Amino acid sequence: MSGFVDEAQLHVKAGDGGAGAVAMRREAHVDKGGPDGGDGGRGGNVWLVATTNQSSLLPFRDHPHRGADNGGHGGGKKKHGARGKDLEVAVPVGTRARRSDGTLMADLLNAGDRWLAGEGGRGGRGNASFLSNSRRAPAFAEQGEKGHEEWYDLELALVADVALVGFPNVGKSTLISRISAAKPKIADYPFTTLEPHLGVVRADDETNFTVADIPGLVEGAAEGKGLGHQFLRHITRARALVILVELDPITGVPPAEQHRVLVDELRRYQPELLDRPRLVVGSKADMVAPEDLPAPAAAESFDRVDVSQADDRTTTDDDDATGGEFHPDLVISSITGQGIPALIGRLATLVEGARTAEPEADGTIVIHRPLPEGFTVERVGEHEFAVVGKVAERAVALNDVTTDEAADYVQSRLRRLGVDRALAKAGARDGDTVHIADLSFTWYRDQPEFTGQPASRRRNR
Ligand SMILES: Nc1nc2c(ncn2[C@@H]2O[C@H](COP(=O)(O)OP(=O)(O)OP(=O)(O)O)[C@@H](O)[C@H]2O)c(=O)[nH]1
Ligand SMILES: [Mg+2]
Repeated sequence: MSGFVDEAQLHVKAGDGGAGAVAMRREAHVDKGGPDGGDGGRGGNVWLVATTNQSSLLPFRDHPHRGADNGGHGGGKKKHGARGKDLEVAVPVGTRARRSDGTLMADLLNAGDRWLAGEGGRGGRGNASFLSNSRRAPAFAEQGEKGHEEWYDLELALVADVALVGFPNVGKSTLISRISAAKPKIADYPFTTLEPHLGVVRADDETNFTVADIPGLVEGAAEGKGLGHQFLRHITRARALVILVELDPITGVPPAEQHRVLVDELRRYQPELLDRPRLVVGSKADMVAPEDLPAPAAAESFDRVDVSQADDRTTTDDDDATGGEFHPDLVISSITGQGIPALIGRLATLVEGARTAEPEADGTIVIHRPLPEGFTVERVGEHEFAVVGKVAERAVALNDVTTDEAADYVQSRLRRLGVDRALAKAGARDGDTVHIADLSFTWYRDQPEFTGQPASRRRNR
């Protein structure tokens, strides 16, 4: 079965923050110590990290879940919980991550690019953090925040310097196996190659470039004919293209016609593909008598403007079976080695040129933060409002909001955040119900009591 998978789903769950502790100091000669509950540890983050050691999204097909460790809970004696360990998820270079609504979140183009796919939850503060002049013995602590959780759609578009484009059986795989260490299957029938392969070509001591062998294209590929269609995406990031044309085709499609069809399919799939530098190469030169080899294109035809003019030429019935109008930039034979060093040299030059022309690659594109800060107020019923947003949710995430001092604390924090004002502006009246995360309460403007519970001061243990 095929090991190449270029679409998969990934479920990310970052670690939850640990809860803060409620504890009071107890020492032999200290009668009543102060609060000393420590903070919870932060939950681990989940990162996507691009690597060249992987070239498929296969690992996510059957096992889409990736989670980081939770933070440890705080303890007495101001002991802080341990931080949850981050998780690094390896993905192939060229992987994009999208939200389920299609929003592009990250595009990992270079080895080592990292993207924070899930942020760990903050640890809750222990009661020691809530000590103040008015709160001598706080008996509440914060809960840890939940780690970010989300399903992403992953999509892989190979990143190669050169892509080989050609009809089935023209010798693409034979060529890549000749110029690199890649060992794809080679056989004398069309559609031998069912998935893209990458090979690294060493042009000289300093220059390496990567070549992608893509399954053969046929006419109509851009509309989904044949196999090549689903792989056209893997051509889109190549810096240069090789249009490989069989000089003495067993399929009977003359070289000029192969060339025309291929250029046409590229244009129909993505017109910008024709702006890429490309080389037109005749393959299997050993099958053609030297005197019958097509005349090479003039040196300037290297300039792709010339080639596109040739593209617009309408083929006529006059074109003979050997494709008399066909003028490749080079002819090669992967069997005898004819033209191979020249091909490598010209590709190295093309790739170098394209690399220098590129704007400084700043790698990862990261578009959105997982959750916006701030909060919003929504009316959810006639006398009912919901406050949504991390800061507001954080303010009410206490282990115990039933004590007066905890209620006071929440109240003053919400006021400081502007939640009270926002509620009033949204039309909230005294006695209306307000929901924030799991907490619901009756709202009174400018009233110190948070829930309307009896104001009698309970003594803390
Ligand atoms: N004589 C000769 N035969 C070649 C040459 N290159 C490839 N072949 C043969 O052509 C046949 C097809 O070669 P492949 O490399 O599998 O062709 P391909 O383009 O990868 O084909 P698909 O993967 O099906 O698209 C094989 O039998 C090869 O041995 C060459 O330069 N000369
Ligand atoms: Mg092949």
